[in-house]
Amino acid sequence: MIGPVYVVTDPDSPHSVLDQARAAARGGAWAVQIRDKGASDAEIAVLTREIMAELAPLGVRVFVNDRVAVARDTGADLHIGQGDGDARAARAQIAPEALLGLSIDALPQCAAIPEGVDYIGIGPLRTTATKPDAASPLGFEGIAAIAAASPVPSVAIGGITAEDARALKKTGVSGMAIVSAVTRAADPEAATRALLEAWSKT
Ligand code: TZP
Ligand code: MG
Repeated sequence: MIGPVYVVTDPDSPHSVLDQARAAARGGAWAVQIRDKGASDAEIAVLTREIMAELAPLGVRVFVNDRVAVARDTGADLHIGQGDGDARAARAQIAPEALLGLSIDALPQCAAIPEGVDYIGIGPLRTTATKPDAASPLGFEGIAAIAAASPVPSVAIGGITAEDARALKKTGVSGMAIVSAVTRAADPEAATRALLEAWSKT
C-alpha cells in the first residue's frame, strides 16, 4: 500500500500545486498530499478534484491534509494530525476505500492509534522551515522507536532529503514524506525520481 516517496504540496513553492502534483506523479511518487493551511475548504476541494482527475488514473493516491469535509465530499484520502480531531470520527466520515493517515510526533501517541488508521506519518526527523511549529526533532532513533511501536506502516517526515534514504530505511519506516526537497527544487519531477532512486538502491 505504501511506497517509498510521498510528496506533500506547498502553496509557497515557485511551482503551482497542480504542477507539483503532476511532477510528483511523473517522478514516481505513490501519493500526493494537498496541504495548504491558508486556503478555504472550497479552494482545496476544487484543487483536489482537479488533481484526482489526473492522478487517480495513474494509480497515484491523493490525500487532503486536515480537511475531513473535503475528503468526504471528494472521495480523496485524508491525512490528519494530533490536533485535527478524533481519527475514529474522521474515518467514519470518509469513503470506506479512502486511506487515512495520522501524524505521530511522540512515542506515547502510538498507544492511541485507533483501528481504521492505515498509516502514520512520523516526524519531524529534524527541524524544518516548512513547519516551524513542529514538535521537537526525533532523529533517526526516535523515528525507529515509533515505527517499531506502531501497529500500522509508517512514513517519516521533516527535513528529509535523498541523502537520508539509507538511514531512514534502517529505521523500519516504509517511506519518506517530502515537501521542500521536491517542491522547492528547480525540477520537482527529477527531485522525486532522485528520492525514489536513493531509496531503491539502498
Ligand atoms: N510535518 C512534520 S514536518 C513537516 C510536516 C508537514 C514539514 C516537512 O517539510 P520538509 O520541507 O520536507 O522539511
Ligand atoms: Mg493537521
